[in-house]
Parts: sequence; structure tokens; C-alpha cells
Amino acid sequence: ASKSTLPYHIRAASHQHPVAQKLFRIAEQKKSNLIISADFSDTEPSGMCRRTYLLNTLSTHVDIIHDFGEKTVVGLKKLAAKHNFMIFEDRKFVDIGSTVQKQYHGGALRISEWADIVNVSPLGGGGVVEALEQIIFNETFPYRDGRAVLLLAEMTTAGSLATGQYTEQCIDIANQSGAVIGFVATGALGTVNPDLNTSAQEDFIIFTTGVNSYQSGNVLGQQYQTPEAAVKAGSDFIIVGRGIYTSENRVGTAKQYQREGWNAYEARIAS
Ligand code: 5IU
Repeated sequence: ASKSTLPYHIRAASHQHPVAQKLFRIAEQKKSNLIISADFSDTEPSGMCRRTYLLNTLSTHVDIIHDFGEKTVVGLKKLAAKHNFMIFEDRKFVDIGSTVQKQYHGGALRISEWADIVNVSPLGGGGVVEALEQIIFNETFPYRDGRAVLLLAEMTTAGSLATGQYTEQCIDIANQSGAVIGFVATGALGTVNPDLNTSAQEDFIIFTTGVNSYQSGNVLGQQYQTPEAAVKAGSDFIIVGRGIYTSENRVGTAKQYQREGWNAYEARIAS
């Protein structure tokens, strides 16, 4: 499988999408390709979230926040601006386009107001991406250059149905879209992310969940790979949840993942 051996700053300079550029720039500034998946159920940020110099992006599931509201939105946006990280809401939009538009824009969670990146499962075809683009590229939408979409090309769980032809279709859909900057996948997806002249071809970014240095899986079917294995396989950004937030020393553990992810990236660009 081809994967990018180009450094992030080169990819930032040649990428057309401002969200992709910012992701890469933050990576170089913080020496971090670490995304922490903070599956917290309270609005009050934990101590770990304040150590944001380690963090490239915060991945959220705001529908599990029991006291979600204005305070959550304002707090998240402030924290992200102050500490220079991106917000990825792992919402996995999967409904028909018209419903997804309402789930993304407005609604109870107001995702379009605060999430730089969202993801979509194109199980029902590419229309769902078009639906999000109608919102994002609308002239009246205030964040048009600041919003991007990932496609769920693979899942990390045992028996995942997101394989083979489904995964390939995701690549086709991404190639036809202006808002899609990459995929949630376990590694490079063959035809994407070539080591090339990225201005001539879209440089899709690979976001990888299911990353844990000490565990290989758990009872609910989650399967893990180490940061090193993920980056070696073509992951550009590693997403770590319980590996960090259930640790007794969250900051120390986050640092360790950040270093492991960064070292693996440096090894890859040197290869
Ligand atoms: N997540 C996965 N696997 C996937 C997708 C998303 O684990 O295929 I798409 C999310 C779920 C959770 C985080 O928020 O990534 C992984 O958490 P742990 O590192 O705690 O397993």
C-alpha cells in the first residue's frame, strides 16, 4: 500500500484545504500527530485536556455529554483557540442527506458551529457528502473554509462490514468531493496518499482509531494496533481513547503516545 513519506510541512504547503493545512501545521508545531478521543460525559474539561501542548486534535462524542449546552460549545471553542488544537466530532453521520443536514447544522448539538472536522459513513451512497457540502459551501455559512469531512472507510471492530468494495467506493466518493480531506482507516488505502506531487492529486489524510500500546483488543470487539504499527501502515494521525484517559498518569501517558506517534512519523519520512 502506498503511503505518504512526505513531511507534514510539505503536505501543508501543497494541500488545497485549509483544515488539512492547519492539521499538518499543528503537527509540526507541537511535534504531535496525536488525537485524544475524550469520551467524557461532563462539560467540565478534565486535567488531561489542559495539557493541550501534546494534542493535535481533540476527538469528541458530544452526544454522551449529559449537560451539553452553550457552556460546552463556548468552552470547547475557547480551549481549542487558546491551545491551538482542532476539534473532530466523531459523529459518523449515516442517515439520508436531508436528515444529516439537520443533524449537522443547528439541532440539539450545533455541530457545524464548533467541529472543524466531522465524519460520515457513506453506507447510503455519496449523497450524504453532498448534503454536508450544501451546508459548508453555502454563501451564508460563516465557517466555509474551516470545515472538513472524513469518510469512514474502515472500522476497527471485529467483523466490520466496512471492507473491500465499500472501502473502495469511499475513495471514489472522496475523489468527487471538495470537503473530504481523508479517511478514518486502519492504514493507507492503497490508491490514496501516494508519495508524489501532492498538488497534482488529492492528498488524503488517514486518521486511525483503535490505537493502544498495551492492549490488542477488548470484549466489545475493539481491536488495537500500537502507534508505531499504525503510522508504519500509513496512519497520519493516531486517535487514542482509553489508552490515555483510563491511565493513572494521563499526562505522562499522553506524552508517551505523542512521542511514539512522532517517532514513527519521523522514521516513516526518513524511509
Ligand atoms: N472509533 C473506534 N473505531 C472505529 C471508529 C471510531 O474505536 O472504527 I470509525 C472511536 C471510538 C472511540 C475511539 O471514541 O475511537 C477509540 O477509543 P479507545 O481508544 O478507547 O478504544
